[in-house]
Amino acid sequence: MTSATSTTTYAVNGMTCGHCELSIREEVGEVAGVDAVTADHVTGAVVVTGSADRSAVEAAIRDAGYEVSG
Ligand SMILES: [Cu+2]
Repeated sequence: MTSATSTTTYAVNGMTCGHCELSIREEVGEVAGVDAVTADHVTGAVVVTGSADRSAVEAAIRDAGYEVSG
């Protein structure tokens, strides 16, 4: 499997505070291929750097209890 490192931004609904950001960073950080995660509850942006599959990152965000809208 070949996959290049890239940076992808996900639009996430439901984050309301720093704890939400931490929950997502922890959950997404465990996905294979994720090198770095940032989450911003004000903008709803979750930015993931690495080679992880988009579907796996979206599943991790849902597992953390949040909804991916784009
Ligand atoms: Cu919160």
